[in-house]
Amino acid sequence: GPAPEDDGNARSWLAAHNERFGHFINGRFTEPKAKSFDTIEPATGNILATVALGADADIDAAVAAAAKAQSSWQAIGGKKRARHIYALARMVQRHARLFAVLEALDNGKPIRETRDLDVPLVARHFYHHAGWAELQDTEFSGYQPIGVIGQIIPWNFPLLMLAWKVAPALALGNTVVLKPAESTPLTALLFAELASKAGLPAGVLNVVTGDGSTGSLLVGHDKVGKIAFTGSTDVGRRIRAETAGSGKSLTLELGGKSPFIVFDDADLESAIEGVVDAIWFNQGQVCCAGSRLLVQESIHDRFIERLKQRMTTLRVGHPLDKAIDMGAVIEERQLARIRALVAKGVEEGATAFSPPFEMPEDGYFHPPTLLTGVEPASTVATEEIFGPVMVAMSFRTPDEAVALANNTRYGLAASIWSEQISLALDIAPKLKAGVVWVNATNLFDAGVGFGGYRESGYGREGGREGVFEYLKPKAFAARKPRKPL
Ligand code: TXE
Repeated sequence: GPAPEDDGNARSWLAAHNERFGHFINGRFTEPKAKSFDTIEPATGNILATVALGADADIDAAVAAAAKAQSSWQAIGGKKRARHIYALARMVQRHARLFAVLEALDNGKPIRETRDLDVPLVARHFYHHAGWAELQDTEFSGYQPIGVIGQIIPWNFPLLMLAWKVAPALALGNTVVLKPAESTPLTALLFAELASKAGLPAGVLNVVTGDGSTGSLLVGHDKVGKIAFTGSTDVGRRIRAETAGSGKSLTLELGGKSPFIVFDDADLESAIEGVVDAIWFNQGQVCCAGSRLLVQESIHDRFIERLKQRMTTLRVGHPLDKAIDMGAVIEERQLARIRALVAKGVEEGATAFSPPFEMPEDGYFHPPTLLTGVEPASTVATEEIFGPVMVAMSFRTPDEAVALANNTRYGLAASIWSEQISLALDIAPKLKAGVVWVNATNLFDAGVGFGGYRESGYGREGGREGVFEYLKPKAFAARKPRKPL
């Protein structure tokens, strides 16, 4: 890709805006609003910036801008739209460092992850969808864009979730009002500003910041043709009820409690590294995190011992320190929730292990934690913890592994570790999950549809399925005119 032209000074971008932001509507920032809230740097607890709390009038203005822009955005056709989407991909690459630093500051995740995963995956998502835009006029003539899309995203991958939502919506001729999570609004605002500078027409992408009340206004707006949501299962359920009967399309990407199954013939060292990736990547704040470790009984104790050793080598620290493996969790409330769930696990009979750590004094840090001796029906085995906490259980036979794996109301992902491919191929179809990884975990590809079974939601993002989520089928038939021309 092109060489970075930008030295990525996130602090000077914030300073250039006096650390105060309005919404981004119709190609420019509105004035900062009196009704506002602060976004905090989780690693220090300091205020990073103040952003507007979106109210009725803001959602109205953003939806009106999106509606006005939509017909010409559709009319320019797929080939021209593709040029814009390619330009967005290049824009992300050009400002990769700025995005990576700002995301690490606002979210608390390690710069190594934002630099090597989040930002490259974002660029890749736009490149991929530029390709779909190029094909739209020839391959999807029986389909039309939906119109104005309302998109509500969470805080765990702020920029990547923006890409998963915005890239397909825009590529296929829709326009967008995006509501980022209240704890991580900054990279979305930066994205909208730089997209506009890269030539994206005004009104095509609007960002309204705010909390759940702002999101709810977007869900209820009658000019919005579809809601795409990623977040908690509770809010997803509410949105489903609120849109029922409204004619709005809906995709929901919700919680998970994904199994990570280790058979006795697995390559143990790879499986140990797999666990690290499954539950300590992004501090475990991953919807598809392999958060239930199911180990075959014959190797259980040995595996757990080796895992504890490995845990002692993980480093927790400031997100901008390139040597760390784990940063801060998102906020104080979430830290308290994780601690309460660990305590609950112990109360229910599990044993908790965290290596002795020097933890940073300020900020919201939680050490990597392992709960063993967990009862399958206990709270920690069934509820999404959404933090760096692995719960371990054991099984005897492959059938038992499948039963235990499926013993959840969720169904986002599953990971199988075995050197016997026949075993993996036998049980993969039996797992109720939107994706099954074998000897791997957390593999994402813009070309593969991602989404859940059961209470993990419905609809897919990415892949061919994801394209259809942003189109409406349109049948067309005509009789020969009666009057000769
Ligand atoms: O999620 P919310 P929260 C899970 C995870 C986490 C828990 C709570 O278990 O611990 O949810 O996190 C917007 N109408 N996940 O409270 O509230 C909100 O402003 C419309 C899993 O942060 O669901 C934000 O933009 N919108 C998950 C977005 O919804 C509403 C990622 C998500 O916030 C709304 C995040 C309403 N009534 C949390 N209420 C995943 N699947 O990856 C809130 N919002």
